[in-house]
Amino acid sequence: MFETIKFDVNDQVAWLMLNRPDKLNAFTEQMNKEITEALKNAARDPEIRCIVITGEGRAFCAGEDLGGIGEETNHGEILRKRYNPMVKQLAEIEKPVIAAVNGVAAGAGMSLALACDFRLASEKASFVEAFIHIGLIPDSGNLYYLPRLVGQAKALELAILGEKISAEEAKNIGLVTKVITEEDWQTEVTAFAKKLAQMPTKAIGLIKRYLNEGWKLTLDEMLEKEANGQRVAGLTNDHKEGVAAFLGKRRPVFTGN
Ligand code: T3D
Repeated sequence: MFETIKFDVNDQVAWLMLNRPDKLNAFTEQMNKEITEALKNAARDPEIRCIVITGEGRAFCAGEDLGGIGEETNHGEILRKRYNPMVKQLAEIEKPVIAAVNGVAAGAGMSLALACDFRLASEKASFVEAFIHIGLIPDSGNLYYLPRLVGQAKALELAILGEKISAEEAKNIGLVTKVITEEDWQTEVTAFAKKLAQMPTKAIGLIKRYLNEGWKLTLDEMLEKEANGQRVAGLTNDHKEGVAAFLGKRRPVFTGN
């Protein structure tokens, strides 16, 4: 049983909810452990075809719980032990992961959102690179993902100035896929997640893998990756189903196999 998160599965969608609302869902060691455990289960379970990460209460996540930071804290070790494995897991899970950013995402809470494949933002959401205000640097993959999402100049501005940006601003700079009203929040996030869960899961996993690897590949290497990946995708039932549905002029029913 988890204590700092909630984890439920519905219609092939896993819902991972950060659950320390009185601390704006700030991370503790236990929470990092529980997230890692839940993601491991979600990666393994063939019934799960999409993962949604969100927060209980008014925040998404306020980053590391500053109450636990003392003079002796070795920040590098904390990252290596608690955060980096979680960030790598998110990149390696061959299923789509959505950050449903319901409120403020600060520090490593923003990094968590950046490490997901999609960011849906409530109109009440905001993003803040809070690290600089306590003399730290963005971490947990933040310096990797942020410039790739918004470009170098904007990333530098956000990371150094540490100003909070609204959901709308985040949408304008390419940080989020969609801004959703409070009223439609649950319905729209659920619909988006269900849609992804009904898509060809194996192909989604391969797209994730190659886009992540692509940053360090030459064109020739990527062409070869695509050829290998297409061989694998081409052998799936979902490929057969997609072609049959197209030719039969009907909607495809993908099973993720
Ligand atoms: O060694 C390592 O840990 C390395 C890893 C570092 C990763 C990091 O994430 S470093 C960055 C840590 N996070 C922050 O610096 C953010 C701190 N929080 C804030 O800047 C603000 O709280 C927010 C911008 C997130 C939200 O502001 P606001 O005005 O909406 O809420 P608030 O009033 O500041 O906070 C509400 C409560 O949550 C308050 O508690 P109280 O007074 O009601 O009892 C506040 O202390 C608590 N809270 C918010 N953030 C944290 C927190 N408690 C512990 N840790 C937090 N990060």
